[in-house]
Amino acid sequence: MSDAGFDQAASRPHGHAIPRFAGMATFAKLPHTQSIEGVDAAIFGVPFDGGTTFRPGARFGPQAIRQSSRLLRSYHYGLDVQPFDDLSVVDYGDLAVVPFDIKDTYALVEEQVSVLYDYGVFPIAMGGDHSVGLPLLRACAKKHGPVSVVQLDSHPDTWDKLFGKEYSHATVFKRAVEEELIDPHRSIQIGIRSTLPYRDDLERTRDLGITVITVEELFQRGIDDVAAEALRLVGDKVYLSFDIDFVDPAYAPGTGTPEVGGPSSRQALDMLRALKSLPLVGFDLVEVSPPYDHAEITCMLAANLIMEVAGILAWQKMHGRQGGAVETTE
Ligand SMILES: [Mn+2]
Repeated sequence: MSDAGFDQAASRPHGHAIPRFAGMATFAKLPHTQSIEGVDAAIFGVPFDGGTTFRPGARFGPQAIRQSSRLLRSYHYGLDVQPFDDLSVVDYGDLAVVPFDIKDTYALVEEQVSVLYDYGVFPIAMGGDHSVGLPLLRACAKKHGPVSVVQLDSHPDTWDKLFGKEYSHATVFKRAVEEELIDPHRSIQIGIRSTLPYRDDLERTRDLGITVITVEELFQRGIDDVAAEALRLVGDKVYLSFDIDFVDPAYAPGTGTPEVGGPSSRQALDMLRALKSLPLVGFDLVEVSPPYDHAEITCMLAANLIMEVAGILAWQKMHGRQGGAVETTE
């Protein structure tokens, strides 16, 4: 390297020349570009929280996660990969949204994410509240047909209507089933634990065909056992949706609808690691609400969860999804 401040292999300044706390905040200091030719994965924000029912603020999630991702370094020793070097990953910026119109936002998000799918770019979305999951799934299904969903969440998000409205962060998966964006019989929710307005809420989710694993069952059986069930259940295309309120609010206070008694940061990372063989076609990390965060706890966790998924994509590229030499046997 001729220039001590520039990593020529990675075409970017390295962290030991320009301090990680300096400069503009992109995700993990990746290049910000909307040129996606040849790009493997694009990380982007969906700064919309108009589907929120309790605390607002998730519209500020993407920028705060970027800020807290500055410390992410390139090598992931747990998976033995350097995801941002083994893959071409960019910070695509934030999508256009209409802060006070959910239907217009849905149309915009679907259109913008469809471009990524058209170019074969893996979408890594930073919410925004969970309502943005619906247009993300619409774009995904337009490319892939009905997919399996693995949803890590404290809430089912399968209610029919809220305040008489069909679109919100609590109705997204009911709509996704109705619109045939997902195959409910090959989809699973893990971590469910909120108090519920109706006695039959969990049964109604199961009646849709979705497998529901409460947080009690998760801890009784263990992360690896539940992950193995998810891996057996899903089809060959999986959309992974990570609601940050899956994690206990002691570890992720900066969220709109916190529910106590959840997994720790470590357990959340282990959950993703245990799912590393999922045949992923899309990922979102939603519901980070920075105004309720403290000392960047939640945003740093969100950044590391995204790093974990980027690591999984790199691991799959190097080893095949099952960790063996053969990638095309399924
Ligand atoms: Mn949710």
